[in-house]
Amino acid sequence: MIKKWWHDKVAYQIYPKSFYDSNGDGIGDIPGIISKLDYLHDLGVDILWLSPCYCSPLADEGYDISDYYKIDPRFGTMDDMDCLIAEAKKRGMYILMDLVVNHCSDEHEWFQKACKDPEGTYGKFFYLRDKEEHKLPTNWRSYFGGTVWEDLPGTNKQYLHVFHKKQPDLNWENPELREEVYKNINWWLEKGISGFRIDAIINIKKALPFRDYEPDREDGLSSINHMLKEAHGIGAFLGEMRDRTFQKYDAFTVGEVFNEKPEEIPDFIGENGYFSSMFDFNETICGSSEKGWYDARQITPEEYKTCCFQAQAKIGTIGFLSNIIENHDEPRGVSHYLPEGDCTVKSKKMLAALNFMLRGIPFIYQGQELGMENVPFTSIEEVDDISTLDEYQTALQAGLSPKDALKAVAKYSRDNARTPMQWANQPNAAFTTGTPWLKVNPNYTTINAQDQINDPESVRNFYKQLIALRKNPEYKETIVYGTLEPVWEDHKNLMAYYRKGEKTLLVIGNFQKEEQEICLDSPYKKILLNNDTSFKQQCRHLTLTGYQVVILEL
Ligand code: TEU
Ligand code: CA
Repeated sequence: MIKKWWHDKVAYQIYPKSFYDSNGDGIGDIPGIISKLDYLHDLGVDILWLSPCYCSPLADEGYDISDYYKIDPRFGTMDDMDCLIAEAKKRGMYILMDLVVNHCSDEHEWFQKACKDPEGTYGKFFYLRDKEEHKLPTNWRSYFGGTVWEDLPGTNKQYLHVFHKKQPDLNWENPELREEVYKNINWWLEKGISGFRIDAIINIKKALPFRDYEPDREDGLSSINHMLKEAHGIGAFLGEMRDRTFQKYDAFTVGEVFNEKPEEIPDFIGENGYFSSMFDFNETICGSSEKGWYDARQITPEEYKTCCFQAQAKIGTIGFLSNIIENHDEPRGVSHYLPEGDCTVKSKKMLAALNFMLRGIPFIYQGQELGMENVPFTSIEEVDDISTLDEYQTALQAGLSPKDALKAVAKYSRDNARTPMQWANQPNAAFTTGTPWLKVNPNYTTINAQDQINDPESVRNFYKQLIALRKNPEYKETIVYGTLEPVWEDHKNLMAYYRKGEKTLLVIGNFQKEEQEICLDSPYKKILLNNDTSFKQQCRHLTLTGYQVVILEL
């Protein structure tokens, strides 16, 4: 395998709006990120992925871009951005921007021009269809609920949006559109960013000609997934994009890829794949329901283990997955994956180690390193996220009471991850001196960065140790390039695997509150990490306490 600069790195996702507010307007901003670079450097992360901070009406919190070349004034200026790139570089860190090119904002100039002249150049940047009375062009349901078709203002046409109506889909079949996208990517790479996280990319290829699919809910509409399954040939777009942009810059790219077919994996992330890496969403989607969040099922520790191992087996050594516990679209991982009532400092560390030691690029989402938890929402009024608001309606329509609907969607709300970063036990968690745009999780008094920096036993310090271990010259080769072999798979609520390279490491996590015993195949040399003060051992018999995790060198 040809070694790449990003193989041994650790990535960290920043959601700018909620990271740190430097000017008291309640909105996190780029100067705020700059002021926290030393915090991130101290943690040990290298690659920073910024969720969108381009000009945007923020209908989908920045994933609706109205100008790909400008920073939204709420987040700062292009000078701030240049400064961030330079300051990161000084610290040996890399910046990734979010590439959102399945759609733009309806406030983008292209869309405005398309409204004025639907038959002209910019009309062809979108998917437009003639409007018919009582008949939509297709029966697809948008990811955010309702039909994907909306009237094109001032015309007798309709446009396609697989996400929100303020996010019209871009027509990738049009080479002129693709040129515009590549131009923009190269412009950013020229500026000195190191790559991109690539949003919702699997949606850029539509099955043509458009047709209806089997309705799958009471609303008579059909999930986008039915259409995507029939859409072949995305590789031509992705390969062209790679050749025209990323490849020339040796950029690091991570695709938000869902439902890839096993035979396509080498094309996606193999040597010279479309992307450097792609996220593993096997765990995040486990337990989800076609009907909506209200019908989702709690994932069990056994399922978590199986999902991780399945994903690992699928990729093998073809390439590198990007492993996450959470992101800005997910509930907090510790609230999601740990059984209810068992969310403690110790179990949070276990989850961290089990995920972090998997083969692939570890991604940490802001606040994950502190063990930030879901938000106790008390009213739907507290929710900003459009996806949660839609799922709430879906739950009501399914017959849930408002109270139960809130309870159901609160568990999966994207806002769980979007509340302000908890910096200190001070008003508004020291995120802002003003009024935060989204309510701060009240548990900032006990979960915050400042306290954890000073506490050697904190979740943050455990993450710091995990990062340091990955970078330790003695173990680096094994942790980065070594194979992963599951072991004792039939031990219930035990997740254990070998990492085999120059050395052999064994990661063992007891995913339950009761003790559990195992017998090692061979003696170990060294304990590299342990989230418990004790290590109960008799010869090769280990007794793991509830939620204990250990990393051993054999
Ligand atoms: O998400 C893409 C995606 O596939 C969504 O289904 C997402 O998982 C879902 O909305 C969760 O409720 C990306 C971004 O990460 C997300 O924040 C954006 O809203 C979306 O694309 C549109 O740009
Ligand atoms: Ca601000």
